[in-house]
Amino acid sequence: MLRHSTKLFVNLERAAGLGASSASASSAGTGSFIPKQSDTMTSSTTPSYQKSLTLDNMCPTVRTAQYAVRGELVIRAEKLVSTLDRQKNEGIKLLPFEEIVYCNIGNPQQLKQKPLSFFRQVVALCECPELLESPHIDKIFPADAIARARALLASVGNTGAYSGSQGIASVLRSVAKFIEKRDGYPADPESIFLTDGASVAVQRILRLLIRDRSDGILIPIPQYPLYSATIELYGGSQLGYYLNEEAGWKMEIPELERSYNDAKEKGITPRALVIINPGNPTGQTLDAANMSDIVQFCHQKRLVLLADEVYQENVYSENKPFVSFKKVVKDLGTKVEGLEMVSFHSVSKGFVGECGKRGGYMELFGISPEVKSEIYKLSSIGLCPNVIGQLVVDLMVNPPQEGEASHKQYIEERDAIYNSLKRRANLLATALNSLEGVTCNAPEGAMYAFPQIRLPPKAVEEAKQNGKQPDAHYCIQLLEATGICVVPGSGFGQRDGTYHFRTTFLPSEQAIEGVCKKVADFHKAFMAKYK
Ligand code: DCS
Repeated sequence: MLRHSTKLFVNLERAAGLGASSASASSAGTGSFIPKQSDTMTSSTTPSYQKSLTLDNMCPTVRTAQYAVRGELVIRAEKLVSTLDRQKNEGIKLLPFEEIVYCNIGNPQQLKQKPLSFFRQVVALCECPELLESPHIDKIFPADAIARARALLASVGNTGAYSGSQGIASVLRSVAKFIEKRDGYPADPESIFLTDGASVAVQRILRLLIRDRSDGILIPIPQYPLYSATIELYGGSQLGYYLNEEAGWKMEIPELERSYNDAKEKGITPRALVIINPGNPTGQTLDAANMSDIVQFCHQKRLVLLADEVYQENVYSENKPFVSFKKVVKDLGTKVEGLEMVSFHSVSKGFVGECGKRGGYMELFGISPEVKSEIYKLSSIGLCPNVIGQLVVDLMVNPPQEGEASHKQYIEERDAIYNSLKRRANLLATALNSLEGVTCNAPEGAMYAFPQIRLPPKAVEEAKQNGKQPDAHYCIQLLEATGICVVPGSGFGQRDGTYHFRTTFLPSEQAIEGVCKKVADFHKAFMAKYK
């Protein structure tokens, strides 16, 4: 009777489609599973199905590409979340903390940064245009939000329809005006492409530049791993140039020369130079003289300049305001005639922080019309950037103006976020610098601190024995002791024998002192343990 009911249960499970999944789970790693149509057969008579797509025969660069910002540490943190849920629901203490603090990623709204009101009002109206017909609409939404939504809808038509591949024409015009105002030089809407965040734009340009391993892209070390991962995915070569940590992560032309010449000696053609300004993960900002040298270096070597300027509004040092590469190139005029450049911007950063809306743009400069047509084709293969993201780009580049109903509130919200980020950047850097064996260049921009940690030899030894990078070993212990999730420096690149981690300064002003204190307590205990 017992045997019979067990069989019945197994058959019911199979009938519910559970048999196949348990079979595939039990055969995980062998690459075979029992197909559903065989459910009536006994397993001994089932022919095994050889998986067509396996780890061994898939595109190898997908496997070798690494992206630490959402890597091992975050996967561990996500596992801890379910333990925290149990801790909360069952009222038992399982971990020495109550929540995970995600300092691994520049995702401000995940850490409770409030969206700018005007942006959400306009998006809400565009998403639900019937609201505009309501006789009471002017009691709920400010007049300029209503007017902007009407204007955008007039050019977009409907947010549920594909837009043009390059982006909505009126938004492209808004971006061009913004660039003109920022730099004091004309910008052509035809050379702008709207994209799903800057990530897609960067990937699209790297796709064009890389044919095989003999094409190299100069990237900073440390760098934001979108670059290393994408170069790897497309089968190109990463040509690292080190930023000078002792000199505040300065970018130095002789080091660029060194990396360029090393590549040439290896038979690799450097095709492009990536500059992240303000820097991620370093937070450094470039001054105009340094930028001018960089531009001339690119011109002399015929390198396409890829200017990642997504943190252009996150600049905290008064004596180094943001200057765009477009302006530097235009200032140089005929000296750099013919230079090719693509610059990137995004709605994810600055005080906008609308990461989830996936809006961004790139501006092409000096790129040949033939190549531009190919970029257009690539964009059209993806149909179009998401339409809400495009609307948010419009709002970012054309916020409420003086005299408009929302202007005061917009300025207050903007300044509150900006000033708070500035205070938090200082607070974090000061706290990190007070720790034994830790030095941290104060972030001049962006959203991150990248402290160097001098790990005791015993900690390095133990990490190596466990097959871990020493900085990952430190970060894992930090996570497990405090719930604070940061990213090991090895995920961004660093000089051999040095160890860092990257943390955002995005926890709220109320929370950040607590975060600093927890890091300090952990660090003291860690250093004592391995002394
Ligand atoms: N460029 C840089 C330098 C970035 O830091 C990021 C995102 C991007 C481009 C792409 O952003 P969007 O695709 O959202 O426009 N920064 C990641 C990071 O390091 N933390 O958060 C995301």
